[in-house]
Amino acid sequence: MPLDPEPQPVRLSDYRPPDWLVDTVDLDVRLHPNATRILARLAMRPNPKGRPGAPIVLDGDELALKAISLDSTPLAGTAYALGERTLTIPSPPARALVIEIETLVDPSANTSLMGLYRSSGTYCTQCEAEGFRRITFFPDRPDVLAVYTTRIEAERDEAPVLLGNGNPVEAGEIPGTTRHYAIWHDPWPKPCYLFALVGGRLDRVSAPFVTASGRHVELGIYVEPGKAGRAGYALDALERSMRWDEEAFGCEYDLDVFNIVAVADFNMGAMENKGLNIFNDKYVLASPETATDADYANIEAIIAHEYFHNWTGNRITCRDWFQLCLKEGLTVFRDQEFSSDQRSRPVKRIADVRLLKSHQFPEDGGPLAHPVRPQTYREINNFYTATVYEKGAEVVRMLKTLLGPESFRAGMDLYFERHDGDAATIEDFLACFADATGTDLTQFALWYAQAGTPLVTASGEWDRQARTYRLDLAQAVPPTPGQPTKLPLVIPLAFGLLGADGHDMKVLPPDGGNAAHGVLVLNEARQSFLFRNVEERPVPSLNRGFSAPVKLGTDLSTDDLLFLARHDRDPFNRFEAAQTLAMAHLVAATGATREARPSAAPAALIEALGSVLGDASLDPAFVAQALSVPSESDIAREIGRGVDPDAVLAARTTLRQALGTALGHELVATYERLSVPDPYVPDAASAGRRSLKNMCLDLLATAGAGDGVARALALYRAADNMTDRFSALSTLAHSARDAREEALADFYERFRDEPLVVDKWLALQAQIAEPGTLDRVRALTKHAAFSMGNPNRVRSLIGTFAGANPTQFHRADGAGHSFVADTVLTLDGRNPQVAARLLAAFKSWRSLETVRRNSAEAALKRVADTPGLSPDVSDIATRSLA
Ligand code: B3K
Ligand code: ZN
Repeated sequence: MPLDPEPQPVRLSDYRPPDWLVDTVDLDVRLHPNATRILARLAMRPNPKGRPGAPIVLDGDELALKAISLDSTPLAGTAYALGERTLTIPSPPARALVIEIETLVDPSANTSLMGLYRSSGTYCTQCEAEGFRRITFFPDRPDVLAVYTTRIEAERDEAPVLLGNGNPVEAGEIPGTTRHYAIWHDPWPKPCYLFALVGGRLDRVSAPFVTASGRHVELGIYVEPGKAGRAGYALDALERSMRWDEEAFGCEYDLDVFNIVAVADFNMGAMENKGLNIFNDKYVLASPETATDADYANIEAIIAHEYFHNWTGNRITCRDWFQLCLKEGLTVFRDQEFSSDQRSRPVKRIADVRLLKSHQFPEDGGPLAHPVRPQTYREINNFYTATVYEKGAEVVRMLKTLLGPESFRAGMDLYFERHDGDAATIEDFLACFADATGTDLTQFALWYAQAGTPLVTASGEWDRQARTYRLDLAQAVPPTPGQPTKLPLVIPLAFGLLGADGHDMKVLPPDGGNAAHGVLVLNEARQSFLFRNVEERPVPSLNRGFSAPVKLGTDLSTDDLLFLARHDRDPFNRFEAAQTLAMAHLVAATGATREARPSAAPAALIEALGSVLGDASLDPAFVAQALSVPSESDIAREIGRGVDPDAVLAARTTLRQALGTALGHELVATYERLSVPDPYVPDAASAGRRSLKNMCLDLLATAGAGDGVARALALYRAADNMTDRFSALSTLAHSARDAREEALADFYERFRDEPLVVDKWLALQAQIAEPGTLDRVRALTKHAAFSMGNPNRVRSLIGTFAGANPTQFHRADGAGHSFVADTVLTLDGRNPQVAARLLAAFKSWRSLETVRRNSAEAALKRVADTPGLSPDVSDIATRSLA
């Protein structure tokens, strides 16, 4: 057997169109627990845009080849070459032909959860990015689009439900056997990463849906037997998503059925396979007793996200995997807009920016930084990142901010019209907006090419005599791996100038910029904007709504920030001003020497937060966000280098205690006002009230004030919904050592048969910021409820420890680092994707103080030096150390 050469890094600049195209794929999949037989019939033809006379090279991974023929004639062993990762037909006839291939796979032994595998006995598939090659030999690249017909056959008892992409065509028994079959046909040409099938014993909820143009669609959600009662919210979210996409983007559904299957073992959140989405059941199943408000919001967002991919991703797909953000960034933007319309726009924006800052900013500032559209990769699965998804969404949002809503919609309409059925690129996408609006987007495109979070600095000067206000802006994009120098970006800064009355002044567009629509466009390294007829010294409110994903440094005084926190008409910047004040205090409080640290939290900050808390006109969800002080990782990022996680935690806890003490009366009053015995409803308004109520309780308990702990204990016992019960448990776990163990044991007993609830229990314990936590986490890996084979369990326990417990993961003795490195190595043999994702928790290791930095480096080196690593883990380890 000729060996394939070691896989080389893939480069965007090396892209070539495929030499061979596939028009149709006919699959016959005979499901069997250990020996599933796949018969594939590929109608192929040379690509007129490919190299004439090129060989046929098909990808394959861990496949047992049983037979291969060309135009019905079996191929002699000399007519093809089977490598470890490819099957090559070196001299095929240069015309349309049919290749038939028979392969055998073992779904029960597939622990990587890529390709065909089993989850609690259910057969299911995951093909994105490169899993189809684990089912049959195929040109596994997104620019090969084919029409698929899939016959699935199985034991009727084992898999009474058989689902495929597209529409159902036929189903029946196989006479004289215990087997049955179903045939599915998907009329829409698609890349193989969107292929899916499911076979299992599943219950179903369903609803009819009629599209705007009158197409009747049957919606179905399939879940493990007995769980149909928990799929209602997901079904409702699906219907709302489908209607919203028609109204907001003119996108209608295009098949007779739309099915979603929820499985317990899944590498990520969900997958947008055409007409057959497969979901991590965490993002489908919900009941008031088992799911929190956050779970409901996530279900709504992810159901929408996968559905929206039907147009942005499926009808228009990606030419190559470098273009991943074309579908992901755009689809995240779309799901964020959907949630904003369904819930509170400002609160959603605050939550999204918090996520961006906590996940994407550290990625952009560390060794794993990469552009929204990377230029090279070794393992594409490592690029499903916060940068591609979340920053990718921000870039689309900036486009909308720059062009305005109507022009943005015109560009989107043109994109759907021009590229329906294409495998497209970022250039194609941007050209639609440029053409629809006559805008030159050449410089804007740098957002896709340059990594790193830009730093924008702003300083202003009011000239009393001239009655002018000059705003000086500068931008700098820091160096990132492989990109030492950067060019200036196009940065849209939504802004306002506040007068002493707290209202926006009416200002004319300044010289030197386009300030129409309240947006300043910064597109040079430095720029000054001069506002005329400014009668008083204004307080500028910049980057309103976080219009650009930048770090903003201003010369605003504490008083200015307090003023913005009270008066800004932009709720995001009200929130942001308070966070900036809190952050300044927190960073100072972690100062190098104990003496240099401020002794008390600034009274002004406490007063500002107190006035937010006391303002009954504000949305409770907004107030809860305002009261939630920057996280440990946010503070660490702000400090930047030499970070001591213990000092960070101490500063944060002290501030929270100060808030709880100083605002005790208001917190108790708010807690009591919002403690209403109404039955649980998961809507945004009720969820907002619960989040504020529980935030008040947590601050009280942290401060040991207002009977916080006793109240939390009472709430834990009396709660009729998971949001309250888990929030109370979390307060107890963090602030009431005495009551903690009993409450945790009680919680486990109540929910031991609910794996998704047990995940919360695991995650909470992994987050406790105490030296005993590592031993606790170690012990929990031996607990009956834990399994290394289930990604949800691994992420809940070990992912949370590494990602959300900085003091214990970065223990000064290095034991936290060692433990996570050991886990990565154990996991790598089983599931490389989950292992690599866990290892990425080291991404900010260089910002730690020396002792911890050395220990992180040693752990990373130990991983990197281990022989036989998967490409996934090896890639993360190497880049982290580079
Ligand atoms: N497209 C999938 C992610 C696939 C991840 C492959 N490693 C889900 C989503 O973003 O919608
Ligand atoms: Zn997606």
